[in-house]
Amino acid sequence: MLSSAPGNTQSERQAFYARIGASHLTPLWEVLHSLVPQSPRSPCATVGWHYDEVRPYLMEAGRLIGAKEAERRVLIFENPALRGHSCLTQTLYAGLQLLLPGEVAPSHRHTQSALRLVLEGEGAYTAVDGERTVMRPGDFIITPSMTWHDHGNPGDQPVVWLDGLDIPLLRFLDAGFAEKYPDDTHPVTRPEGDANARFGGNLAPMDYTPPRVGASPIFNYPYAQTRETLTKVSRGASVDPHHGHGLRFLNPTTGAAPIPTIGACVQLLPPGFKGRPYRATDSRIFCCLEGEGRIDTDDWSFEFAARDVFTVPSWIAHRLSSPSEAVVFSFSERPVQQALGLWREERIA
Ligand code: 1HN
Repeated sequence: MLSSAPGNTQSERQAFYARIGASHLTPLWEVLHSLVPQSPRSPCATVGWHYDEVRPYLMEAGRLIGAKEAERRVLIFENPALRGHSCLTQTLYAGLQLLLPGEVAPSHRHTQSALRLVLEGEGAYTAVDGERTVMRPGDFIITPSMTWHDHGNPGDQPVVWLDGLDIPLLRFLDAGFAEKYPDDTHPVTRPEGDANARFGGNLAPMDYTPPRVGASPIFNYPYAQTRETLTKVSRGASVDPHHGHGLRFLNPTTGAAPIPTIGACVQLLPPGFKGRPYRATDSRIFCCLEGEGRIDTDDWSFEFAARDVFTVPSWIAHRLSSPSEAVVFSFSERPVQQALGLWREERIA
C-alpha cells in the first residue's frame, strides 16, 4: 500500500531530510524551481543614489583617511538586498573614489578589471602600464586585468570618479590574484596620448594582432570625443524608441567590448524623450553625465541628475525619459553573457 496521511508524509520527509543532511545531502525536489526559474528573478534591488547625498560622506572620508593608507579611498555602492557583499549587481562592484590634491593611490595590479568614469574635478591622472592619462569629467577610462595602475593628483582640486570592477564575478570564479608594485608610482615609459595615437585614429601598428580575448589598447575614451559623437549622431533622423541615441564603447581592434568582462554604453536622451520599456539579462549600472531624467520600473522610479548612480537588475523592464536632454553612461557584464550565448533582450511595445 502506497498511501499514507499527508501529515505523516511531511514529517517523514522532514526527518529524512534531517538524516541525509548530516551526510551533507539535500533533496533537489525542494529547490528545483528556484534553481531553474522560468525567467530570471534577480535577488538584487533596483536602487539609486543622488550624488549630492553621497558627496559629503566622501569628503568626510577624505578627512578620516589618506589615499595612501586606504590604498584606494572608495565608498562602495552596496545593493540593499546584498548588504555585506560589496557589490551592486551579482557580477559588478561600483564605488566612488576620491583623490585629494597632492595624493597618490599606490601602484598595484590584479586580475579584476576596472573602469573609471570621471565625475568631478580636473588635474588628476591615472597610469596604466607606464602611460599616464589626465582624467577629465566624463572620461571613460579602463584598467584591464593585470595592468599596473596608480592614480595621482598633482592638481589643486579634489577629483572624484566612479569605479566599476568585475570583483563579484571573479570572486564567484575564484580567479583573483593581486600584487603591489614595490614603489608608489610605476615608472612612466610612454608619453601621454601614446595609446590613442597608435590605436585611436582608425589605425593600428602594422604588426599588431589583437589577442583572442583581451582588453582594448585604448584606455582613455575622452568625453570630449564621446560628446561630439553623440551630438552628431543625434542630428540623424532616427531615435531608438527604447534607448534614445545609444552607442556602445568598442575595443577598436576587435569591435568587442573594451574589457572582456564589462561592456559600456552611452545614451543621449533627446529633449522630451519618453523611452519605451526594455529589459535584458545583463544587470546594468547607470551614471548620469549631463542633464536630468527619470527611470521607471513597474514598482520603482528614480529621478536622476548629473553624477547620480542607479542600477537595474537582470530582466527588470525599465523606461528612461528626460524632460530636457540627458547623457547617461552605463555598464554591465553583457559581454560575458554574450560570449556564453546567454544574453537576451526584450523590447516591449
Ligand atoms: C582598485 O584597484 C581600484 O585601482 C579601485 O582605483 C577600487 C576595489 C577593489 C579592489 C581594487 C583602483 C578597487 C580596486
